[in-house]
Amino acid sequence: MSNIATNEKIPNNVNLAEDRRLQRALEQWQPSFLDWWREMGPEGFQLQDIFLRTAISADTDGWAHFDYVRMPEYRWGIFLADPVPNRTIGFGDDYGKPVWQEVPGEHRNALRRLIVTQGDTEPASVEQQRFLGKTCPSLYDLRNLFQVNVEEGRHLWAMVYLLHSYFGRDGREEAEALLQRRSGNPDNPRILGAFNAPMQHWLSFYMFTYFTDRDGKYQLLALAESSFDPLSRTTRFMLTEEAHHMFVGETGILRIVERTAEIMKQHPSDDPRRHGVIDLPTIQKYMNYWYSLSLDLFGGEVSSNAAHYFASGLKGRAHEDRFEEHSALDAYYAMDVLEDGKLTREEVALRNAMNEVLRDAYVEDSQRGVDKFNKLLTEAGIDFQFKLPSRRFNRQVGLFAGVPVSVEGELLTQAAWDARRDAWLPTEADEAYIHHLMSQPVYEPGKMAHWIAPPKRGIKGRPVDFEYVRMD
Ligand code: BYC
Ligand code: FE
Ligand code: FE
Repeated sequence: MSNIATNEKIPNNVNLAEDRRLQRALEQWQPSFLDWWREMGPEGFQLQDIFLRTAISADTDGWAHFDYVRMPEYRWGIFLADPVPNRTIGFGDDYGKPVWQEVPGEHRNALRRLIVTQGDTEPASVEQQRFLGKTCPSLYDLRNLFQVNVEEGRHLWAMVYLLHSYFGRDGREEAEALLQRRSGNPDNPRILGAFNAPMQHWLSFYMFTYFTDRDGKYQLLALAESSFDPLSRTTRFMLTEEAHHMFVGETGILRIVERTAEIMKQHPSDDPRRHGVIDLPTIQKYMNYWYSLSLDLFGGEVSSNAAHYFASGLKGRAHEDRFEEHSALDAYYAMDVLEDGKLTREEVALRNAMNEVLRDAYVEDSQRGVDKFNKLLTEAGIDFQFKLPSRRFNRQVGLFAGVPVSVEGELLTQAAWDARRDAWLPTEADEAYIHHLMSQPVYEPGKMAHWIAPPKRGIKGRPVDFEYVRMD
């Protein structure tokens, strides 16, 4: 990456020093951000030294420097991926024309809305995760939580940069509002459903970083195709950070499954809960819950918003260049819809089905980790396989919102659904069990909570028992 100025107040590679007005506006937003971080960021860990990847200097390791840092002193900055020379619009009605370096007036509202929606998820996730430090299974995991948190904070900076640079006064107002909404607050909630759901423990944290951060990956891939080049460049850089978040989720679930499998082999006829680990059916329920909530984040199956975003070049498909045809006109997408109480196959104009096209890619990608969890179980000789539920199951957005559908995807009566709900989704008793299991944090280097296996390796060549967080 080129020309990183890291010794400024706001590290950046966008020549901020040359745009005094913008620099001043962002420097004014910075203290509000820090106030928000202190109030809503990780509770109880603002003064500890954390071994984080951060931009602290412009030496050879560049921005990917690992060192101890206190979170409020983390160098949140503005980084865009390098421009693609002569980039042209890759899809929609203006295919082949030059991309935009400024916001076209007719697309201003829609673009601002997309950027605000994206930006809103970032602080929301930090708010959702703010108490998890108090119940961490190890210092290794604690450090990973904080790495995810500071990077989500940086993603907020990325969107705020766009709002301040390209949307004038209303952009600045939106940037303020991003610090005012609160996850789960009934009066001023975060914009999207999943980002208001409570995240009470580490099983939910790993499920969230596996499933919900993966929605982030696909939404960012779609925005990386945008004709608005600054949005494309900023989301391309965010994607490099997203990979770590999903790694934390995938390996976290894998380590829980590994530990449970170990106990099941030692005590084949006992309930694993008797031995202080999470039984596989409960893990499956949390998977069902966070997966269905994350599917909602793609929006309705049939969406005129999505058609408009695609037609006008604002938001494309993930990896648009892998498609042969980029107008998506005169093309159709076959999907199951509900008609007179029955599932019927219907052809939907492709542009209106773009949310579903993106969801397809997400579903396929989500399966890959599940296959790994299942491979571990097979190799351990355990007769259990995880299964992603039908994409119609437990939906609150789109064609199947509130429709009683089984995990296999069949329509049920409400009574039949109610009767089986507790077998499919976490119950209060499940929550209580996991709460109890995770009530004691583990703050000793190298030690792991009983319910999770150690990671295969540490971070940046450090051993697993490295002091990733200095507790004193
Ligand atoms: N909850 O036409 P429709 C991440 C609303 S995650 C509540 O079907 P559209 C991250 C919708 O706004 C990635 N409301 O949807 C992960 C619309 O409202 P209006 C975040 C919802 O517009 C982990 C109405 O329902 N990025 O980065 O095609 C940690 C009908 O909507 C929901 C983005 O989302 C919901 N789940 O698509 C940290 C990218 N879904 O018009 C970070 C930007 C829909 O009736 N956003 N609605 O008032 C978008 O591209 C689109 O807004 C959506 C919705 C894909 C979300
Ligand atoms: Fe993010
Ligand atoms: Fe993320």
